[in-house]
Amino acid sequence: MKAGFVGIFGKPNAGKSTLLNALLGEKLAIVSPKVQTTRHRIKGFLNKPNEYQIVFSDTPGIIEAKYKLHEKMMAAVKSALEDADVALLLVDVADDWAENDALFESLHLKVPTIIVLNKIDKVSNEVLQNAVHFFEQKKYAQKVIAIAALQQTNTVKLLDAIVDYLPEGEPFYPEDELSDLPTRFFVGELIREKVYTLFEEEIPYQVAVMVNEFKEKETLIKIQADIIVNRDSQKSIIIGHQGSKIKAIGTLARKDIEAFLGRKVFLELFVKVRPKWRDNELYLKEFGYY
Ligand code: GDP
Ligand code: K
Ligand code: MG
Repeated sequence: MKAGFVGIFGKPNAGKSTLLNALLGEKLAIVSPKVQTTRHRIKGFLNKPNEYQIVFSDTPGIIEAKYKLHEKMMAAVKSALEDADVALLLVDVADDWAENDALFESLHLKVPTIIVLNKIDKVSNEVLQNAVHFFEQKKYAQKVIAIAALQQTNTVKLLDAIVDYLPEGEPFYPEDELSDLPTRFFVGELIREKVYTLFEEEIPYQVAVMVNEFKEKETLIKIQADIIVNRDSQKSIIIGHQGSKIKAIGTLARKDIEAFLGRKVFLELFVKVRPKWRDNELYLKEFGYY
């Protein structure tokens, strides 16, 4: 039997979270067209009994830290880099290749490494061939695979290559589990995702979500969560005219949470102001950023 840790790394928006979800066949990580959507290391397990257990880690996009929150995010990347038995270096093939190459080189990986050219639907065949040629020269990787995570093109081929590089070993986690993170975490993330969906510009980066109550009742699950912002003005934006925006967040989030839990959900949302929470060690801990 094979078992090991596989880290997914890359620049913001390369499609890391989309790839994790595609490989697991389950929406575990939230996705958006905006950078810095993923803030945690999200572990997802893929089990094929008696054959393999892959512990995937989705990670935040690698950036220069400007807030304490960013430092926590980069610490999450570092822990996944340290644990990895196999590394996937994900690049948006329509992005600057040399820039991605410099980033990958700087990681100094010492484990089997696959460069994954993602979003092949965005470029011509000729551009793709040039990209493959460019990345095949790189000494820090053993293999280059071209995929489209969104359309799930070549993701099975990628999975086969991962399993090839996976070390022999026994499962690290129970084989009926999908993640080591609690259900509350995923509920909070689905709410946060709606803020990325519904608001432009800076707002999503000012927001954290804290799930305070998660009560299983007979016919439904009652969930109460706070949407945390930095300033009063942001609170008004999140609430919207006559509460229209917060209502929209609630409606979209409830649908996704119900799909995730397979249960009916009653969702109650409040907005709270916590000035400069992104630079405050105590708030960051309270909101789940360790
Ligand atoms: P992350 O920041 O690396 O986790 O990237 P996400 O998974 O959040 O994806 C960023 C954006 O790229 C989202 O809008 C995705 O829908 C999009 N995306 C991901 N994979 C593909 C792909 O194969 N093709 C295209 N066209 N878009 C993709
Ligand atoms: K993103
Ligand atoms: Mg992500």
